[in-house]
Amino acid sequence: MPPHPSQADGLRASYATLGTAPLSEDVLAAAVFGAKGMAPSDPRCLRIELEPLAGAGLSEVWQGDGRMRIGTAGPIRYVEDGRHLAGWIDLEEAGFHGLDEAAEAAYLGLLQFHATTPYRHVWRIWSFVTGINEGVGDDERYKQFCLGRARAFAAVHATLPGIGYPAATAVGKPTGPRSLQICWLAGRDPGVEIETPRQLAAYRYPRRYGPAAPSFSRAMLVPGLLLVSGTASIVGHESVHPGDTIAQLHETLDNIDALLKSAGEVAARPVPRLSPESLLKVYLRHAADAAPVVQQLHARLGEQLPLVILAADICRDELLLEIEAVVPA
Ligand code: 3EB
Repeated sequence: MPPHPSQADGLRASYATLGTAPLSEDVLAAAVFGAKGMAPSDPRCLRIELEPLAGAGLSEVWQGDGRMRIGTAGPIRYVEDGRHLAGWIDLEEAGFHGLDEAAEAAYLGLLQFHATTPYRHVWRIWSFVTGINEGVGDDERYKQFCLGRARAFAAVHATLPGIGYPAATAVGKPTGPRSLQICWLAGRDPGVEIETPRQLAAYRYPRRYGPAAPSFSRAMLVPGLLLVSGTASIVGHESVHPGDTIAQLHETLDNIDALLKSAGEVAARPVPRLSPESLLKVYLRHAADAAPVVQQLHARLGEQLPLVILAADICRDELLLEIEAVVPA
């Protein structure tokens, strides 16, 4: 492994109250949650239209190395610091024949853009899909999203060897006109994909989950950080504990524990742990579950762990929550 830089000069993430004061020079991007979240007027701020259920007023701030350059490329807006790039795309679906085409266009645009930049390695992607559980069978919107995304990855894998699957989150925006918002982080340095024996790799899910498997890895180990994908109450490939939010919470945390262990083995360094230096984000289907979820998280992980809970639909109907994390590693 290459020597990993101290956190102070690599990519790092925190939750912070932004208000309207200017962002510091080393901010790569700041995600502001919900309609009411306050943010300075700065092209490095993007709004995520999911309402906070815990951690209201906190934004997710990614800091990089020194001065930022801001740019656009077609529908892509980005910020780069010489070593890292944060990008995002907002697409209205009305201009496409279906969500599969919109997802294919967005992902192809993103992946082809990176093939032309020095930030060759896409580490982490978030996708926010309106009405993710609408539609039946293979027409369910999440499955259509996966189909378009898989076509884009297949096209790029056919021409660019060595491109893998980034860590990811894909959740539903409960309201609003149908649109697809995609945000991502990329770097000059390659990341290492991490999987866990507790869960089948998502890109190997069997046919019953849709015409194309989801294109993501469970976590990405990058210099200084483990970027943990959205993780749910799935063992092997099957959802477990339907209808029981708290049981799903603990199964999900067991999955994340297993991932951290796998990451430590792959990196041949001490296993990273969830700690007050980590970030945890919960996407929660039912707002009424927020209080018991916070209570269980505090009991299991301590009250100092930085936490935001956002109201969102999860990609399978029976899943009631999804949890992602950023862990110094
Ligand atoms: C899962 O493990 C739960 O399609 O990008 C989690 C993280 C999930 C990312 C995605 C889906 C995605 O299958 C759902």
